[in-house]
Amino acid sequence: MNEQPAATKHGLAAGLSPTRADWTIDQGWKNYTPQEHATWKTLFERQTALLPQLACREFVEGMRALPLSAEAIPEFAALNEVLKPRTGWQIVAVPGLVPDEVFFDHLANRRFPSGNFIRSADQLDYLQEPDVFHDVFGHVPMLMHPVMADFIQLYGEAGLRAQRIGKLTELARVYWYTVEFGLVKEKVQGEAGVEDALRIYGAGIASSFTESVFSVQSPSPHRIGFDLERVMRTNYRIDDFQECYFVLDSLDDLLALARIDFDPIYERLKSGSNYAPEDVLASDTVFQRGDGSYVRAQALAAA
Ligand code: HBI
Ligand code: FE
Repeated sequence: MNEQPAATKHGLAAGLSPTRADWTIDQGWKNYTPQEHATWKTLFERQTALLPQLACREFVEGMRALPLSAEAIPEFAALNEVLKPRTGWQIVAVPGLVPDEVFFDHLANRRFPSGNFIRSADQLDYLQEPDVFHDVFGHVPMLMHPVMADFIQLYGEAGLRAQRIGKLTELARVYWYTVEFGLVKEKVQGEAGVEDALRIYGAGIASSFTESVFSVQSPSPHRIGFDLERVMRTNYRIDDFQECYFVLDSLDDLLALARIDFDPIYERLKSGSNYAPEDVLASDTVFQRGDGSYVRAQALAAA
């Protein structure tokens, strides 16, 4: 997601500026058309069929505990009745991407800004900016989990500081490779007994039909053990599937991560290298070394 605050198709580009300083708007639930509810239904049914096999238990439990259904785009007020008592978070409606400092200020106060609009029916798998399906279906199940609830709040606080001192590029990689595209190790019952599997907890994956399968099952991407400094040196792409996913041993690892003082790390990051998503380092814990087959096929198709 880029840093442009303009929500091109949903009001702001029409020359409107936000009427509230925090950029929130009313969800305007009554304004959704039958077609828009139908788009939600398509997306919802696809993901609820896939995720019990691919997402971590905490995601699936959060999803099931929320008043979500295929029938209609949910009302934020109804979700908040369950979410707020659980972890103190609430969803607020915004028209699309909001400026970084507005975004971080919401997170630091346990308000999750969600786009109120939904993608158009002919762009089910392509998203320029986060819509209500990504924000609600992708993010809110994990906000039901106390560890993620604390982590994202502290990320909001860290974001405000990173922005002041010019370190947002480095910090944003942490959010990207956890909250948006994170995988986590999980014990599952396999044919030969209990084994480790990699499962989705990142919202960018969980809300994507194609990437939810790709992230866990494709031979193409690397899957590498999460290491904070390594992640903060790694660029990411915003226009296609990730070529590298970072894997937590446990969601509880986010607790320690949330309490870290980033300042000494920013200092260390001033020297040494940055990495591309396709790089694998000798120091990496490699769960799977990707064969890059997807990226090569894309390059061929483009040539
Ligand atoms: N605004 N609504 C919304 N959602 C986001 O995920 C978002 C944003 N503004 C800025 C932003 N993300 C990122 O650029 C920061 O995480 C760095
Ligand atoms: Fe997101």
